Amino acid sequence: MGEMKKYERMIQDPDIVSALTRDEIENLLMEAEKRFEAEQNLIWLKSGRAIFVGDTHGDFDASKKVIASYLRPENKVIFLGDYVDRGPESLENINYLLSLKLAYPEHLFLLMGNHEAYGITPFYPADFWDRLDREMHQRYASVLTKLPLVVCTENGVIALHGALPDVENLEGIDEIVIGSEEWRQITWGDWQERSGAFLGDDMFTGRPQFGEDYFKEIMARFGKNILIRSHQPAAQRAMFNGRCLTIFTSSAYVPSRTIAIVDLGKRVMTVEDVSVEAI
Ligand SMILES: [Mn+2]
Repeated sequence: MGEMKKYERMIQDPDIVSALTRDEIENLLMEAEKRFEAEQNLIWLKSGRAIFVGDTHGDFDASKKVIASYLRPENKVIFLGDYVDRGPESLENINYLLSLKLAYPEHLFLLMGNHEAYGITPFYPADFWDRLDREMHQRYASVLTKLPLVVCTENGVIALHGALPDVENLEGIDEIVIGSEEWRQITWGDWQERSGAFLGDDMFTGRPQFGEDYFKEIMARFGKNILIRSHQPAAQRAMFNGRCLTIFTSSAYVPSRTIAIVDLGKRVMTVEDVSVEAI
């Protein structure tokens, strides 16, 4: 059976991902790496419906539900990062999503979260990374640090893992280098519902914290109305007058897994124009 056929078959039968041999996984990683090398940091979505999915963190069941319900020709499905660690099935979850990315590259988008960049900025605990042998660790790190960073739409949405990068304009996103301060803002940044720009790094987590002044300034620069992101399970769902929406899609953290659906043909001004659903 051809590799592509095998990846396509996972949409009907996701659990075959558990039976992948080491050789097959190595192949999958090699092909996925090539695919991500062909994508820019910033991805534009133009038409149809966009389905945004928050951190899945080893919740393979969440990914299966999303794919079964939403991966269709008229939709774009965007995962906002953090596929591994915390939940019980990290390996299945990431291999499943990489396989489907290869089978449906124009309909499925996998953005980078901080957990994909363990090789750049290590953290604790990291159960997925700790369980890999040296060679597999290196291979996953090489693929997952090539994921794109940001999705934009023409009807007012920007989507990423954490916080907005302090670059001059949207074109500047393609110049962001992994490990840089702007990269760290995207993958590690938290929002706080108060005034102020950069509020310092959190004393306990070390994550950079940002306030409403920073949010408004960068959103104005980018000409976007609403940010859809994940990363911060304790954040209020809507911040900054309904312009910053946080979703989370992993049972490892939250009792109710949420996704956000946007009709790309309609102007989006606030959270009111987005359909937030539980899966
Ligand atoms: Mn995160």
